[in-house]
Amino acid sequence: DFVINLLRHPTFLSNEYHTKFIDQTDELFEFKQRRDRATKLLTYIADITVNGHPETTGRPMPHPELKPARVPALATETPPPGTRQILDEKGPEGLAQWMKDQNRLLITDTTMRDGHQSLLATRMRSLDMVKAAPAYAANLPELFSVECWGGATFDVAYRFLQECPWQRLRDIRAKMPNILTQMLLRGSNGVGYTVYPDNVVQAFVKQAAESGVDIFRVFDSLNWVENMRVSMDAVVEAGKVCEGTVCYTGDLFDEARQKYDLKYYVEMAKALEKAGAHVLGIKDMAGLLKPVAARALFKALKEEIGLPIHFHTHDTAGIASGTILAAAEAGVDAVDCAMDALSGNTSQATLGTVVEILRHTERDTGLDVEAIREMSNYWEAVRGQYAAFESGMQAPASEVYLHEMPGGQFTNLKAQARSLGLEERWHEVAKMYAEVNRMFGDIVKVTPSSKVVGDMALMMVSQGLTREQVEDPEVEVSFPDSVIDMMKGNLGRPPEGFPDAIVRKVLKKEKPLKDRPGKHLKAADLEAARKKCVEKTGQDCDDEDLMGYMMYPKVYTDYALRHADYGPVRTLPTKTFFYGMDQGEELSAEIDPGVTLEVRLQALGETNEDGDVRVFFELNGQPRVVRVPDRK
Ligand code: BTN
Ligand code: 3PY
Ligand code: ZN
Repeated sequence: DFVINLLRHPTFLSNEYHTKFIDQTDELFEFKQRRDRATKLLTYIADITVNGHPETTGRPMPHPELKPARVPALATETPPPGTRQILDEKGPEGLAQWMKDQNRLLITDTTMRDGHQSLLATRMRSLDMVKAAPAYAANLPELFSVECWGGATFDVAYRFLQECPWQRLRDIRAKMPNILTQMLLRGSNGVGYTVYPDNVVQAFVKQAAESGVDIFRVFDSLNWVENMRVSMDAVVEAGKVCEGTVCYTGDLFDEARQKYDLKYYVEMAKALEKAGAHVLGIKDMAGLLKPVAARALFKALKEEIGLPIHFHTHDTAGIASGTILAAAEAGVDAVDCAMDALSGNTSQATLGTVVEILRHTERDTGLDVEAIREMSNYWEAVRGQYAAFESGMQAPASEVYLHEMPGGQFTNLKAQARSLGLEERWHEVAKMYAEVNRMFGDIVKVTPSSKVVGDMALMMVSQGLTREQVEDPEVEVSFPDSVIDMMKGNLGRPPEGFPDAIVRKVLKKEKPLKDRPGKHLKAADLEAARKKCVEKTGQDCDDEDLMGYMMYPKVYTDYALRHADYGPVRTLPTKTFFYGMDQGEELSAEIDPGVTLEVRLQALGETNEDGDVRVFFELNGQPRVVRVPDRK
C-alpha cells in the first residue's frame, strides 16, 4: 500500500520531490484508513450485487442499451464571471437592483432540485449533479441561478441515497463558482415537515449560507407571513438573498373562490417586502396559474411592489411555458425552468423551449441554445439510470385544476396510494383531495400542509368515508395524527384560521394555538444535542451533521450508522449504487480528490452453509474477497 501511495502521489509523479519527501508526506501513510473505506465500499457493492437494492427491486430497470452520461466539453477553462460575482460585489440589494435593470428574462435552472424531486421522487444522486457543475459554470454563465438544494432533497439524501446533503452543496458550489446557488426553505419548517425551534432554524440558515447557498426561497405552507419572519431575518443576517415567497393557489378569476383574489396576493407581497425580502417569489407549486391570470397578477405586482419578481411554476397541465410567456410580457424578472430532459409534466417548463420562444424578442434570455441542448443530452442519459423512480405519468393532465396537488407531491402520493392498494382508485383519491381541501377551508397546499390533505384523502378513500360523514358531529372519526396536529395550529394557521366546525370535530374541546407555533417551542440546546448525536452514532458530529441531526434525528442517526458500515458510497457510479456490478465489470471511485479506487468484480461464489456468499474482487490490481450474507 505504501508503494502504491508513493507511486500515485502527484508530487512523486511530477519528479519534484526531494529527499525528505517521504518523511514529510503524511498521506503516504494513510493506507490504513483508505483500506478501511475500500473494504466498506466493496462490502456495499457485494451486498447490492448479491441481494439487490431494496429501493429498485421489482421496479423497472434502466434500458439495457442506455448510453453513459457524458458531460459536455467545457467552453473555457476559467468560468466567466456571472451572477455570483454580482452578489459578491453589490450585495443582495445590489443584486435585486441589477435584476430589475435587465431587459432579458432571467432563468433559473431547477434540474438539480425540483426537476428530479417532481419526476424521479427526489432520487438523483450528488455524483450526477457534481459532474455537471463545471459545464454549467463554463457553458451557461448567463443563467440567473441553479436551484440545487433544499425542499425534499435534504432528507432524501440521508434517508435513501446514503449521502450527505451538505457535501453535495459544497461540491456543487466549488465547481460552479460563478452562478448563484438557490435553495427552497419551508420557513419555520426548515427542510422538514414540522416546526423547529427558532434557534434551530437560525442555525440551519447560517450553516446553509456558509456551506454555499446564495438565494433562499422562503415560503410558508399556509401563506402566513408571521411564520416566515425568523427564517427571513436569518437569511438577511447571513448576507444572502432573501426571496420572500407567496404560494399561489386556487384560480384568480373564479368568482366562486374569492378568497384568493388579486388583493390577497398583492397584500401578502407587500407584507413580504416590508418583512425584508430582497426578491419576491411567486410559487405556483401545482401549476395552477393560467396565462391570462398570470398577465393580471404580474402586472398588478409590478405596479404595487418595488422588488424584482421570480416566478416558479409546474407544467402538470402542459401550459407552463405559455404562462411564463404571459408573465414575461407582464414584466416578471426571473422564471424557473428545468433542462429539457427533466422538464414537463409535474416538473418545470422546458428550459430550451422558453429560451427559443423568447429569442429575437425584447425579453431574449441571452442563453446559448446549443449549450442547453448539450447539457440536456447529459441529463437525458442521467435520467435513464433512474428508471426505477419514474412515476408512470404519461401525459399532462387538466385534472390538476381539480385536485391542486403540488408537482413535488403528486408522485409521492401516488406511491402512497399504491402501497395502500388504492392505485386503481387514483382518480377517486384526486377527487377526495379536492373535497378535503374545501373541508379544511380552501387552504394553500404545499409541504407540509399538502401532506396533511393527502393523508386525510387517503384515509377517507380507504375507509369509504364521505365528507358529509366526516363533518357530521354524530359520526365518530379517528383522524390521522397529521390532521390533528395541523388543526391544533402546530404548523401555524391560514391568516383567517381553519373553519370552526372542522376544528371542533377534530379537537373536540381542545383550543387551537393562536400564535405562531415557534413562539411556544423552547430553544434547543445544540451542544447537548451534539453530544447525544456522538453517543448514538459513535462518530464526530460537526456543525453540518448537527443540523442534519436536529432536522431528522432518526434519519440522520441511521445514515451515520450505515456510513460506518458502507463508507463513501456517494462515490460509486449510479448504476453500481442501485444494481451492484456484473462479473468482469470494472469501475473507478474517487474517494478523495486524486485518490481513486479501481474495482473489478471477478466472480461470485456459492452460498455456503452459514448462508454467506464470497465475492471476489480486484482492488487496484490486488485480489480481495468479501463475504456477505445471502438474504434472497
Ligand atoms: C439505503 O437505501 O438505505 C442505502 C442503501 C443501503 C441498503 C443496504 S444494502 C444491504 C442492506 N440491506 C438492506 O435491505 N439495506 C441495506
Ligand atoms: C417542497 O417543499 O419540497 C416543495 O417542493 C414544495 O413545492
Ligand atoms: Zn415546485
